[in-house]
Amino acid sequence: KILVIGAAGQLGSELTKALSDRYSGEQVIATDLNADAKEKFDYCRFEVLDVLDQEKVKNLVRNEGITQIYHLAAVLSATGEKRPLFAWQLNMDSLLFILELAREFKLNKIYWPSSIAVFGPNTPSVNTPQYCVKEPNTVYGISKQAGERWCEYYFEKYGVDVRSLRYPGLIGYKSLPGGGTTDYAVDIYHKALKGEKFTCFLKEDSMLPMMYMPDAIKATIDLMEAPKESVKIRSSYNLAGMSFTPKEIYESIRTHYPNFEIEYQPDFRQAIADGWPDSIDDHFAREHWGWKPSYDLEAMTQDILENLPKYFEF
Ligand code: VAH
Repeated sequence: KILVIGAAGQLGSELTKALSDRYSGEQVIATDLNADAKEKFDYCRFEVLDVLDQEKVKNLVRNEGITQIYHLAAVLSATGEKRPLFAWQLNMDSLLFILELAREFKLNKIYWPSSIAVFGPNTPSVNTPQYCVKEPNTVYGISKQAGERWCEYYFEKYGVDVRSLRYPGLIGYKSLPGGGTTDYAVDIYHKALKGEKFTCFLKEDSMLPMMYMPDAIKATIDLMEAPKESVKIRSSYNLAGMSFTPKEIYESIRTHYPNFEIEYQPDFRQAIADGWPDSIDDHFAREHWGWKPSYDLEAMTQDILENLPKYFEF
């Protein structure tokens, strides 16, 4: 039985649905801090849960016979810079608690997302390797790097089967743009459909590694279903989908909406994006558990423009 923590977030809302479709709704309990999220989960059980409420998490795991936890709750990069100590506390205390719980209850598997945010300004920025200098300069990135160290430690020392992916910027149409530095690439589609001019908070040539949500979901389930011995990297796997700049995603939308306009007004998030890679080398994921992305920028833009109007009023 699967417990999803942070189920109402950008990744959680899509991953929870995919898990329920795959293993049936009775096998999944979706939880989130936000009680309003209950209406989104008509296909599985939903509980309000603060991941830092350790007693409640423990009771759920014990009483519901949970065997796997997907711990997706975190403060993302941009929001984290506004509340550094809270971001560190939530991101780290929650992970350590979940790893301890997994050890104590001998849980079958744990999933925890990492991010390209673990890389910093002096990391090689093109085809960033799995192993390289990582000096993240955001609280979010620092928490993800430290979290990767703890995941590997709990695997090596206690045999906790925790698995992780360094997601690029994730782009989906089922949730509104959030506190991520890559969320401009979600918002741009909403503005195009509203017929509004898009103000981009990054420079036009800010190349970033990105991934369409269906690819991220596939990678996550492929990793979690891979035989234990093929998951050779227990910090977190590099994962790549595509790379593009604000100008390129804008151009891909303009082929569908010729009058769509953009202006660039870089803000504090530009410095965060500047510290991240342009592109990622994910050959270990391809070799160890057969990773292969399906979507490029054109395919993503086509799919989002087609489906976004079904999810939000325009
Ligand atoms: C963020 N979307 O911007 C997240 C992600 C690579 C970026 O970790 O914080």
